[in-house]
Amino acid sequence: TDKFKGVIVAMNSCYDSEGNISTTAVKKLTRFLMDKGVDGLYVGGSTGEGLLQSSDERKQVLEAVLEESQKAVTVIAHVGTLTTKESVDLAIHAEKAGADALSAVSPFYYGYREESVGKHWMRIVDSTELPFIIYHIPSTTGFSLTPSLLKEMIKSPKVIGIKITTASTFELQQFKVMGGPGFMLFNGPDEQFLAGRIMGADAGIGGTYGIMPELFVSLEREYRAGRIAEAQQLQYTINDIIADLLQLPVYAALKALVKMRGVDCGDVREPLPQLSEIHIPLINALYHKIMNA
Ligand code: NAY
Repeated sequence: TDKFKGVIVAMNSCYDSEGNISTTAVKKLTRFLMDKGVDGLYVGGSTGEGLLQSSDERKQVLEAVLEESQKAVTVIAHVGTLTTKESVDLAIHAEKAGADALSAVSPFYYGYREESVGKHWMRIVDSTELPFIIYHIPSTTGFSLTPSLLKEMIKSPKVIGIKITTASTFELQQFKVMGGPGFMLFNGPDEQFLAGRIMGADAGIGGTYGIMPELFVSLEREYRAGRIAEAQQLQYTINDIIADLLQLPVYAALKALVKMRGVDCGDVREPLPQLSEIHIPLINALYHKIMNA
Protein backbone atom coordinates (compact mmCIF):
# COMPACT_ATOMS: atom_id res chain seq x y z
CA THR A 1 0.00 0.00 0.00
CA ASP A 2 1.31 3.34 -1.17
CA LYS A 3 0.19 5.05 1.96
CA PHE A 4 3.23 3.74 3.81
CA LYS A 5 5.93 4.71 1.32
CA GLY A 6 8.64 7.30 1.51
CA VAL A 7 9.68 9.70 4.21
CA ILE A 8 7.93 9.25 7.55
CA VAL A 9 9.12 11.62 10.26
CA ALA A 10 9.48 10.29 13.80
CA MET A 11 8.25 13.59 15.09
CA ASN A 12 9.07 15.35 18.32
CA SER A 13 6.47 16.01 20.96
CA CYS A 14 6.07 19.63 21.93
CA TYR A 15 5.89 21.09 25.42
CA ASP A 16 5.25 24.58 26.72
CA SER A 17 7.65 26.43 29.03
CA GLU A 18 6.24 24.50 31.99
CA GLY A 19 6.87 21.18 30.32
CA ASN A 20 3.22 20.39 29.60
CA ILE A 21 2.06 19.23 26.17
CA SER A 22 1.58 22.17 23.83
CA THR A 23 -1.02 21.13 21.27
CA THR A 24 -0.50 24.48 19.54
CA ALA A 25 3.17 23.70 18.97
CA VAL A 26 2.40 20.09 17.97
CA LYS A 27 0.07 21.42 15.29
CA LYS A 28 2.65 23.95 14.14
CA LEU A 29 5.28 21.21 13.81
CA THR A 30 2.81 19.00 11.94
CA ARG A 31 2.15 21.86 9.51
CA PHE A 32 5.87 22.62 9.08
CA LEU A 33 6.62 18.99 8.18
CA MET A 34 3.63 18.66 5.86
CA ASP A 35 4.63 21.83 4.03
CA LYS A 36 8.04 20.29 3.40
CA GLY A 37 6.39 17.39 1.57
CA VAL A 38 6.97 14.47 3.90
CA ASP A 39 4.82 11.38 3.38
CA GLY A 40 3.95 10.55 6.95
CA LEU A 41 4.33 11.14 10.65
CA TYR A 42 5.26 8.64 13.34
CA VAL A 43 3.91 9.91 16.65
CA GLY A 44 5.08 9.08 20.15
CA GLY A 45 8.09 6.95 19.27
CA SER A 46 11.64 7.29 20.56
CA THR A 47 12.14 10.80 19.20
CA GLY A 48 8.58 11.63 20.20
CA GLU A 49 9.30 10.80 23.86
CA GLY A 50 6.16 8.67 24.05
CA LEU A 51 7.69 6.52 26.75
CA LEU A 52 8.26 9.59 28.91
CA GLN A 53 4.61 10.64 28.82
CA SER A 54 1.40 9.61 30.49
CA SER A 55 -1.25 7.92 28.35
CA ASP A 56 -3.35 11.02 28.54
CA GLU A 57 -0.52 13.17 27.20
CA ARG A 58 0.17 10.72 24.40
CA LYS A 59 -3.47 10.92 23.36
CA GLN A 60 -3.32 14.73 23.35
CA VAL A 61 -0.28 14.74 21.07
CA LEU A 62 -1.82 12.25 18.64
CA GLU A 63 -5.12 14.10 18.50
CA ALA A 64 -3.35 17.38 17.76
CA VAL A 65 -1.38 15.81 14.91
CA LEU A 66 -4.53 14.28 13.43
CA GLU A 67 -6.51 17.48 13.74
CA GLU A 68 -3.86 19.41 11.87
CA SER A 69 -3.04 16.81 9.23
CA GLN A 70 -6.64 16.02 8.29
CA LYS A 71 -5.67 12.81 6.46
CA ALA A 72 -3.29 14.64 4.12
CA VAL A 73 -0.37 12.53 5.35
CA THR A 74 -0.14 9.06 6.87
CA VAL A 75 -0.12 9.05 10.66
CA ILE A 76 1.30 6.11 12.57
CA ALA A 77 0.64 6.02 16.31
CA HIS A 78 3.32 4.45 18.47
CA VAL A 79 1.47 2.78 21.37
CA GLY A 80 4.27 0.85 23.03
CA THR A 81 4.25 0.93 26.85
CA LEU A 82 5.32 -1.37 29.65
CA THR A 83 1.87 -2.88 30.10
CA THR A 84 -0.43 -4.63 27.67
CA LYS A 85 -3.44 -2.93 29.18
CA GLU A 86 -2.11 0.57 28.61
CA SER A 87 -0.95 -0.20 25.07
CA VAL A 88 -4.35 -1.64 24.18
CA ASP A 89 -6.03 1.45 25.60
CA LEU A 90 -3.77 3.70 23.47
CA ALA A 91 -4.43 1.54 20.41
CA ILE A 92 -8.19 1.79 20.78
CA HIS A 93 -7.87 5.53 21.24
CA ALA A 94 -5.64 5.85 18.16
CA GLU A 95 -8.18 4.02 16.02
CA LYS A 96 -11.03 6.22 17.24
CA ALA A 97 -8.94 9.35 16.73
CA GLY A 98 -8.28 8.40 13.11
CA ALA A 99 -4.68 7.15 12.96
CA ASP A 100 -3.70 5.09 9.90
CA ALA A 101 -1.64 2.46 11.70
CA LEU A 102 -0.25 1.33 15.03
CA SER A 103 3.26 0.47 16.05
CA ALA A 104 4.82 -0.64 19.32
CA VAL A 105 8.18 -1.45 20.82
CA SER A 106 8.40 -4.73 22.67
CA PRO A 107 7.70 -4.47 26.39
CA PHE A 108 10.93 -4.16 28.36
CA TYR A 109 12.36 -4.13 31.89
CA TYR A 110 11.54 -7.72 32.90
CA GLY A 111 13.58 -9.24 30.10
CA TYR A 112 10.64 -10.93 28.39
CA ARG A 113 11.01 -13.87 26.11
CA GLU A 114 9.53 -14.29 22.69
CA GLU A 115 6.28 -15.81 23.91
CA SER A 116 5.41 -12.89 26.21
CA VAL A 117 6.40 -10.28 23.65
CA GLY A 118 4.33 -12.04 21.00
CA LYS A 119 1.29 -12.15 23.28
CA HIS A 120 1.67 -8.47 24.13
CA TRP A 121 1.97 -7.43 20.50
CA MET A 122 -0.91 -9.63 19.38
CA ARG A 123 -3.21 -8.29 22.07
CA ILE A 124 -2.55 -4.82 20.62
CA VAL A 125 -3.10 -6.10 17.08
CA ASP A 126 -6.37 -7.78 18.04
CA SER A 127 -7.71 -4.71 19.80
CA THR A 128 -8.37 -2.71 16.61
CA GLU A 129 -8.82 -3.06 12.85
CA LEU A 130 -5.73 -0.93 12.18
CA PRO A 131 -2.58 -2.24 10.49
CA PHE A 132 0.31 -2.88 12.87
CA ILE A 133 4.01 -2.21 12.40
CA ILE A 134 6.39 -4.08 14.70
CA TYR A 135 9.02 -1.76 16.19
CA HIS A 136 12.26 -3.73 16.29
CA ILE A 137 14.81 -1.77 18.34
CA PRO A 138 16.90 -4.26 20.33
CA SER A 139 19.44 -1.63 21.39
CA THR A 140 16.92 0.03 23.69
CA THR A 141 14.48 -2.79 24.53
CA GLY A 142 16.97 -5.64 24.81
CA PHE A 143 14.58 -7.81 22.78
CA SER A 144 15.45 -8.90 19.27
CA LEU A 145 12.65 -9.96 16.96
CA THR A 146 13.14 -13.59 15.99
CA PRO A 147 12.21 -15.23 12.70
CA SER A 148 9.93 -17.64 14.57
CA LEU A 149 7.96 -14.84 16.25
CA LEU A 150 7.72 -12.95 12.98
CA LYS A 151 6.38 -16.08 11.29
CA GLU A 152 3.71 -16.39 13.98
CA MET A 153 2.72 -12.75 13.83
CA ILE A 154 2.36 -12.43 10.07
CA LYS A 155 -0.41 -15.01 10.22
CA SER A 156 -2.45 -11.92 11.01
CA PRO A 157 -2.92 -9.82 7.87
CA LYS A 158 -2.98 -6.77 10.12
CA VAL A 159 0.74 -7.16 10.79
CA ILE A 160 1.97 -5.25 7.74
CA GLY A 161 5.60 -4.56 8.47
CA ILE A 162 8.59 -3.92 10.68
CA LYS A 163 10.30 -0.70 11.62
CA ILE A 164 13.86 -1.92 11.92
CA THR A 165 16.30 0.11 13.96
CA THR A 166 19.46 -1.97 13.70
CA ALA A 167 22.50 -1.26 11.60
CA SER A 168 22.16 -4.41 9.53
CA THR A 169 20.78 -4.08 6.04
CA PHE A 170 21.23 -7.85 5.79
CA GLU A 171 18.77 -8.35 8.63
CA LEU A 172 16.43 -5.85 6.96
CA GLN A 173 16.55 -7.75 3.70
CA GLN A 174 16.06 -11.11 5.41
CA PHE A 175 12.99 -9.84 7.31
CA LYS A 176 11.65 -8.48 4.04
CA VAL A 177 11.95 -11.89 2.44
CA MET A 178 10.45 -13.66 5.48
CA GLY A 179 7.47 -11.32 5.43
CA GLY A 180 6.63 -12.32 1.87
CA PRO A 181 5.01 -10.30 -0.91
CA GLY A 182 3.68 -6.94 0.19
CA PHE A 183 5.26 -7.07 3.63
CA MET A 184 6.83 -3.71 4.39
CA LEU A 185 10.13 -2.75 5.97
CA PHE A 186 10.71 0.68 7.49
CA ASN A 187 14.31 1.78 7.75
CA GLY A 188 15.31 3.01 11.23
CA PRO A 189 18.87 4.38 11.08
CA ASP A 190 18.63 7.67 9.16
CA GLU A 191 22.30 7.46 8.23
CA GLN A 192 21.40 4.35 6.22
CA PHE A 193 18.23 5.56 4.56
CA LEU A 194 19.48 4.99 1.04
CA ALA A 195 21.14 1.68 1.91
CA GLY A 196 17.89 0.53 3.50
CA ARG A 197 15.80 1.59 0.50
CA ILE A 198 18.13 -0.19 -1.89
CA MET A 199 17.97 -3.39 0.17
CA GLY A 200 14.19 -3.46 0.30
CA ALA A 201 12.89 -0.90 2.78
CA ASP A 202 9.68 0.67 1.49
CA ALA A 203 10.09 3.76 3.61
CA GLY A 204 12.14 5.30 6.35
CA ILE A 205 10.95 6.37 9.77
CA GLY A 206 13.43 8.71 11.38
CA GLY A 207 13.96 11.42 13.92
CA THR A 208 16.56 13.48 12.10
CA TYR A 209 14.17 13.94 9.15
CA GLY A 210 12.43 16.57 11.28
CA ILE A 211 15.38 18.97 11.26
CA MET A 212 16.18 18.51 7.56
CA PRO A 213 13.00 17.29 5.85
CA GLU A 214 14.04 18.90 2.55
CA LEU A 215 17.13 16.69 2.32
CA PHE A 216 15.24 13.46 2.95
CA VAL A 217 12.42 14.39 0.60
CA SER A 218 15.01 15.13 -2.11
CA LEU A 219 16.88 11.91 -1.38
CA GLU A 220 13.68 9.88 -1.71
CA ARG A 221 12.83 11.65 -4.97
CA GLU A 222 16.27 10.99 -6.46
CA TYR A 223 16.12 7.36 -5.37
CA ARG A 224 12.71 6.85 -6.94
CA ALA A 225 13.91 8.44 -10.16
CA GLY A 226 16.82 6.01 -10.24
CA ARG A 227 19.40 8.74 -9.83
CA ILE A 228 21.55 6.82 -7.39
CA ALA A 229 24.66 9.01 -7.58
CA GLU A 230 22.57 12.07 -6.70
CA ALA A 231 20.84 10.15 -3.93
CA GLN A 232 24.18 9.04 -2.54
CA GLN A 233 25.44 12.63 -2.56
CA LEU A 234 22.41 13.68 -0.50
CA GLN A 235 22.97 10.81 1.93
CA TYR A 236 26.59 11.95 2.34
CA THR A 237 25.42 15.49 3.11
CA ILE A 238 22.92 14.11 5.61
CA ASN A 239 25.51 11.87 7.22
CA ASP A 240 27.91 14.75 7.71
CA ILE A 241 25.14 16.40 9.75
CA ILE A 242 24.24 13.21 11.63
CA ALA A 243 27.90 12.62 12.53
CA ASP A 244 27.91 16.00 14.29
CA LEU A 245 24.54 15.34 15.91
CA LEU A 246 25.84 12.15 17.44
CA GLN A 247 28.44 14.22 19.33
CA LEU A 248 25.56 15.84 21.21
CA PRO A 249 22.67 14.62 23.37
CA VAL A 250 20.73 13.70 20.22
CA TYR A 251 17.11 14.22 21.22
CA ALA A 252 17.84 17.55 22.92
CA ALA A 253 19.85 18.66 19.90
CA LEU A 254 17.00 17.75 17.56
CA LYS A 255 14.64 19.91 19.58
CA ALA A 256 17.06 22.85 19.59
CA LEU A 257 17.33 22.61 15.81
CA VAL A 258 13.57 22.23 15.32
CA LYS A 259 13.26 25.45 17.32
CA MET A 260 15.75 27.19 15.05
CA ARG A 261 13.70 25.98 12.11
CA GLY A 262 10.77 27.86 13.57
CA VAL A 263 8.85 25.56 15.90
CA ASP A 264 9.50 25.78 19.63
CA CYS A 265 8.80 22.34 21.07
CA GLY A 266 10.35 23.01 24.46
CA ASP A 267 13.00 20.86 26.12
CA VAL A 268 13.28 17.09 26.19
CA ARG A 269 11.89 15.51 29.32
CA GLU A 270 14.11 14.28 32.12
CA PRO A 271 15.85 11.98 32.52
CA LEU A 272 16.87 12.53 28.87
CA PRO A 273 20.10 14.54 28.83
CA GLN A 274 19.67 18.25 28.19
CA LEU A 275 21.93 20.54 26.19
CA SER A 276 24.39 22.76 28.00
CA GLU A 277 26.30 25.93 27.11
CA ILE A 278 29.22 24.03 25.68
CA HIS A 279 26.99 22.53 23.00
CA ILE A 280 25.73 25.82 21.60
CA PRO A 281 28.53 26.47 19.06
CA LEU A 282 28.09 23.03 17.51
CA ILE A 283 24.30 23.48 17.37
CA ASN A 284 24.76 26.81 15.59
CA ALA A 285 27.24 25.30 13.17
CA LEU A 286 24.82 22.44 12.49
CA TYR A 287 21.99 24.83 11.78
CA HIS A 288 24.16 26.57 9.18
CA LYS A 289 25.14 23.25 7.65
CA ILE A 290 21.48 22.32 7.30
CA MET A 291 20.40 25.63 5.84
CA ASN A 292 23.29 25.70 3.37
CA ALA A 293 22.97 22.07 2.28
C1 NAY B 1 11.74 6.95 16.57
O1 NAY B 1 10.93 6.12 16.99
O2 NAY B 1 11.90 8.05 17.05
C2 NAY B 1 12.54 6.60 15.41
O3 NAY B 1 12.19 5.83 14.61
C3 NAY B 1 13.78 7.30 15.20
C4 NAY B 1 14.89 6.39 14.82
C5 NAY B 1 16.10 7.02 15.42
N1 NAY B 1 16.71 6.07 16.28
C6 NAY B 1 16.67 6.23 17.60
C7 NAY B 1 17.27 5.16 18.42
O4 NAY B 1 16.17 7.21 18.12
O5 NAY B 1 16.31 8.63 13.74
C8 NAY B 1 17.00 7.58 14.36
C9 NAY B 1 18.31 8.09 14.92
O6 NAY B 1 18.07 9.14 15.82
C10 NAY B 1 19.20 8.59 13.79
O7 NAY B 1 19.38 7.58 12.86
C11 NAY B 1 20.55 9.07 14.31
O8 NAY B 1 21.35 7.97 14.62
